[in-house]
Amino acid sequence: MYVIGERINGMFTDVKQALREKNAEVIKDLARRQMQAGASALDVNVGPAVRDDKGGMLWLVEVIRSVTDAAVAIDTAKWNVMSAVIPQVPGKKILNSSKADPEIASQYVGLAVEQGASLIGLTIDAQGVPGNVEGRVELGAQLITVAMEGGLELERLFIDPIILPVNVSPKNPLHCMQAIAQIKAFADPPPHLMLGLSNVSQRCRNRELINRTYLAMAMAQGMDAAIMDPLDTELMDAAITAELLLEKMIYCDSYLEAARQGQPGV
Ligand code: THG
Repeated sequence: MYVIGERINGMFTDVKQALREKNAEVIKDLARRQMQAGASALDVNVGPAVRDDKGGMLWLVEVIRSVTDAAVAIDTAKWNVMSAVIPQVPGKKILNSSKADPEIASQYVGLAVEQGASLIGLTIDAQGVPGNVEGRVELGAQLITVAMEGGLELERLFIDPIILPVNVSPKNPLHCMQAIAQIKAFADPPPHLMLGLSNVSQRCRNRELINRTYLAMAMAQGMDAAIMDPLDTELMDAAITAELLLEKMIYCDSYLEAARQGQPGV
């Protein structure tokens, strides 16, 4: 499971405050702890914290790079921020994210190829998130086509069918799982399929239980990456156990301890 740690996001009050006060220690600590817990990459989102998105993003990246060379996922919906920040990120990087409209997606694919980066493509276009599975699958296929035409290897493409909170959008979790299974079957080798897992439980009770249960269900449909909270130990243990049950590893009594100590990024 390719875990992209979600915690360096200005949506969280500790990160918002750290951004405002330029408190590097808070960010370094979150970067170290997420890597220690088994993250392969770190999502970086300034959130509503600062006016200067680009400056905030560059500061976060610089602080993160002082403690880890893990891939960083630059999480912004703004092309001007993405195109300015990505060339200044040393080492491994992921563009998070592009929409699926061909003109937009090809611009993002071009930047990813030029920068040796990976790309997260959302199954959303100018019309918004499709209301049915077929619409999502169509946009997933469109993203694969644009990536292939632009020379982006599919190992560098992550397709995200966009999960919405189950309390406002009850059909959405099932639709995403079906879309994941169908998009995965489009290409061989397939692109990665991922979600921003915590979205599913926003403003719900039993958040951790919902996240954990949905993670295992989506993995059974072919999800192999997620933006999620690696500091939730039970969630990480559920991911390891789902991999065991999907025969990604062979059972032994100490499988959990062995996998927890596994190399980040594997
Ligand atoms: N897909 C892609 N990128 C994404 C998302 C996605 N990036 C952002 C988001 N969704 C994934 N990251 C988060 C981070 C935090 C939360 C949800 C998703 C979250 N935060 C608490 C809340 O809103 O309740 C914050 C409150 C707090 O604890 O302070 O749930 O889907 N490609």
